[in-house]
Amino acid sequence: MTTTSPPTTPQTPAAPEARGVPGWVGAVDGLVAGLLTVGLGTLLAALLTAVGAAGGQPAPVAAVSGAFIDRTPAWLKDFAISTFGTNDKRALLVGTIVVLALVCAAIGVLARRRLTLALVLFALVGAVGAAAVLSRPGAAPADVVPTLLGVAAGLWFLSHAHTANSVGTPSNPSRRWVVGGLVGGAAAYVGTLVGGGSTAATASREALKAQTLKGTKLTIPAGADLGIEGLTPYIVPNGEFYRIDTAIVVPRLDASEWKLKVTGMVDREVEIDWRTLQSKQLTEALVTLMCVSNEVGGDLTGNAVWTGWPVRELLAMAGPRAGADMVLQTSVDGWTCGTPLAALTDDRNALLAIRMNGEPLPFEHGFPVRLVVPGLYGYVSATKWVTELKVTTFAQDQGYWTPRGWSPLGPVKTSSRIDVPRAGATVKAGTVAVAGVAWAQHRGISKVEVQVDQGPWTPARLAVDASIDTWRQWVLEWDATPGSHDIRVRAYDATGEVQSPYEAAPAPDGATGIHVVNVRVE
Ligand SMILES: Nc1nc2c(c(=O)[nH]1)N[C@H]1C(S)=C(S)[C@@H](COP(=O)(O)O)O[C@H]1N2
Ligand SMILES: [Mo]
Repeated sequence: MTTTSPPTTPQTPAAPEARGVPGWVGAVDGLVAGLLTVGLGTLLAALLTAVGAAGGQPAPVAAVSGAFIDRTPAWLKDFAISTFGTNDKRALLVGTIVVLALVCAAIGVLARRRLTLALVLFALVGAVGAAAVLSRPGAAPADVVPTLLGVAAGLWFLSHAHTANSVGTPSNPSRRWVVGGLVGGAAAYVGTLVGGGSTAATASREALKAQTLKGTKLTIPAGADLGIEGLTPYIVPNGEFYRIDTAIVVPRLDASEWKLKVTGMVDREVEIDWRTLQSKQLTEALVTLMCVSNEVGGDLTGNAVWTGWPVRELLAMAGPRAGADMVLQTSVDGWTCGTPLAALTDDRNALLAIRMNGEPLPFEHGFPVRLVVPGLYGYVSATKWVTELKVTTFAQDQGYWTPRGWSPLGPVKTSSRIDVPRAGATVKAGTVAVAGVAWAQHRGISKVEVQVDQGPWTPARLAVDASIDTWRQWVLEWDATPGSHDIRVRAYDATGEVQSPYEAAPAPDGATGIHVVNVRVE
């Protein structure tokens, strides 16, 4: 493309003066135009959501990130989780914003000489955002309005800047930068604040804290927690519980508006609302959740007391038909997972959980209702913000992660982890408590063994067995001698089978291998 061609459209005259504008001025103009677009888009999206007129995810940057996540292959998801851990979504948001900023700056530079082309490119970027918004689950046509208005503001700013740059008088661009930047920045800030918290949802969750529920209470046996310093507590507090999901913006539902329907291969479709669920006899259960992306020695797992209604009772009301073997669970944000029907109808504590450690579910963990199913990785069982259960078959339907390279079935693999001493720690010679957790959800742990260097596998002492559905703490008093030592652990499930020692990556159905920790003894 030639840069010396004369302007082709009369309404966009590139006055000679505009050519003297330095590139960085154009870049800042582009950035401010982008900020205005994103800021107004975010603010209007939050307002649209607040008045209940949004169908899906109308905020443009969140929609683009969300659409990106949904197209992420298994290896990239693995990479993101192993690099950024549970900050993977924040990293993606930052990445999206950085790419967008670079594109806007480039368009701004271009706009100095080729305004029409720059405006077309800017509109194209906006169209990508609009398409992302429309591709979000539940998207309504109105969802695209905030993005379109934001883009219009950005286009206006670019042309305005071009006009100002083109006037003969040495114009002062900092005025428009300050005004545009303030407007865009404030809109983004307010939009994020408003979008982050639906007040009705927060109020509905707060109100539930004091509520007393019907049903049986659970007591955790003394001795389930060995109380060793540095060892993960048997019950993980809600604030420290790992979080994994595809939600860029945490769904915040108002409990009183929540409904769950059972559809598909059933004798009769059933729908229950929050009031009905509250009136049920609830159960408390100890269940250790585990992410299939957890690496050997990883921390994408946690144990909690869950309060809820056994989902088998709801399914019994609907009456699954012969031939069905899967339940496709759907979340309000469109995420799905396929759970074996048998795991939801047998006698295990598969719950429609409404409380976590005695508190209404935190928003990040699925408020108001999520599934918790002992024995299965979260990606095939633990739907947060659940809204539909479709009784179907594995032949007919697939959960979210299956076409992305993960196994349709995800039973938790027997495994174990050393928590203390930490890898790379230096400890004093003498008696050292080596301790950790071992798990084989819904089978239970029967034995844990520890090996130091090439020594014999020695049985560790197990904590009291509180539930076969949870991890079990273990400890071994080790007589540590000076030097560098490798400590290994392996677990046996209740059937007597030892965990796999073979190293396997998380994809497609869960990592295996032995956790090894190297320590220095002085
Ligand atoms: N709606 C929804 N539910 C979801 C997911 C999700 O992406 N969206 N991720 C699942 C996965 S992969 C795991 S491991 C668990 C994690 O639950 P937690 O975040 O409460 O620890 O939630 C499951 N439920
Ligand atoms: Mo997961």
